[in-house]
Amino acid sequence: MTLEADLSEAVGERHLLVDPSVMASYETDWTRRFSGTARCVVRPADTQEVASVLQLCGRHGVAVVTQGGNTGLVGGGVPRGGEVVLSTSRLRLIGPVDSVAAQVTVGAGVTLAALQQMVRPMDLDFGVDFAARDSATIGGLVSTNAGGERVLRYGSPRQQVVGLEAVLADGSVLSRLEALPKDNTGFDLVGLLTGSEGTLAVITAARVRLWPLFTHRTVALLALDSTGAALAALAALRSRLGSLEAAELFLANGLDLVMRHTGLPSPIPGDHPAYLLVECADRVDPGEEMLEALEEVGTLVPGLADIVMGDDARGRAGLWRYREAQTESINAFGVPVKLDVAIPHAQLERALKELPDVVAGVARGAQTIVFGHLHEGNLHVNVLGAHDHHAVTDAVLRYVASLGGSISAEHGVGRAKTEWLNLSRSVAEIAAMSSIKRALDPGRLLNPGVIFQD
Ligand code: 2HG
Ligand code: ZN
Repeated sequence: MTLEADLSEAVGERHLLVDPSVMASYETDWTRRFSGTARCVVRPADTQEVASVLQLCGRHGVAVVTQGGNTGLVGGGVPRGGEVVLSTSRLRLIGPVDSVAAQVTVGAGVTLAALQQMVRPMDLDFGVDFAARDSATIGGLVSTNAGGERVLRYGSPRQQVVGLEAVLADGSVLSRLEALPKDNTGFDLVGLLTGSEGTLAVITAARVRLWPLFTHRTVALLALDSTGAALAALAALRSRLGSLEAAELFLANGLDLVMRHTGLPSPIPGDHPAYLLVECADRVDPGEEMLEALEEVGTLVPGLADIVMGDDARGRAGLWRYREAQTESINAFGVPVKLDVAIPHAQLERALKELPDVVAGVARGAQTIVFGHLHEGNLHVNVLGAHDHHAVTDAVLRYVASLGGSISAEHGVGRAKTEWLNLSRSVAEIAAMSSIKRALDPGRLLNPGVIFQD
């Protein structure tokens, strides 16, 4: 029997896609930077079907690429050529919510927005949020440990995962969904699989932590004379506001692209080099508290030029749009070089100043747009108009490493950054990671070419 015939038997004919026009959306990432032809796309309905798919692909010697919402930014979820794409879209079981433990089990194919919508009416919330919430899946955000806008308050997704169910390359199922509050029995396999980018197992469900829902929110957008002033404002606000949940940076040229793409008016009169969007969330209205803190910060931080606040849902969403629309707006003007780096705080101001020059050194005339999650020193470096994407990536990542930074803060290594992994990980660390990969996936079935170079 052919692999296709075997897979069709395992998941049902309707869930094996072989028509090129139907497969197309699975073969390219939405930024149009990564693409490859899939041998076929398979959509298993449950964990047992995932196990069958992996066993069959192993038997036929065909590699598997796992794909969630296809919103990843490092090419880890699209084929290079000839792999079976395993879509988690049908792994949609969710709940019930355990409100005493404040946990819920969520199928890998459930979107972030669907999880939020399910738990919020129960006065609970998930500690992860980001712009791609309507498409990004729980399986994808766990397997990439995908950061987001709430890391300041809740930590990264790894901290939200208390248990996992995952299928190993040989089809065996690891299930740790019981999630005892304390359990100290050997290696932390849940922590290991989280962030392993589909290279060690296919995550089929996650047991995630929930938090009390904060019913009241206030957002402020600060216009600043410099990125140094943005950093000073963040430090001052963080020490005054226990309810601070997000602190997002964008710069004048990113705002300009957003306004050109969306048609939105300027959020604050005048031209300002840097903008800091901050959000507070609490059980009571944090508006007053935020206003007071902002007044104090205004006297402490000389470069704070202007502030606009959003108290109601519409006002808040309106201000967030200037930050969350950065990615789509950049994409509307071309296919960017897209880098996601972490810089030590002490070097952030310098990096923000020097990054455009680093890019200009290898791509004259290119435009460098930087924005990101300021509290974590996580900068998204996007470059438009560069002919040689490799040269820009190389220059920026080497520069970042020279400052003691990381080549990936939240998007992962994927296929995009394997060549530069050694800038952030030592020889011994890469050897240890490769040993784990070999032990769990000796046939190199799962996401070959992701994290590790072939
Ligand atoms: C964000 O923070 C995402 O909006 C995307 O991580 C970043 O597009 C990017 O470079
Ligand atoms: Zn981000």
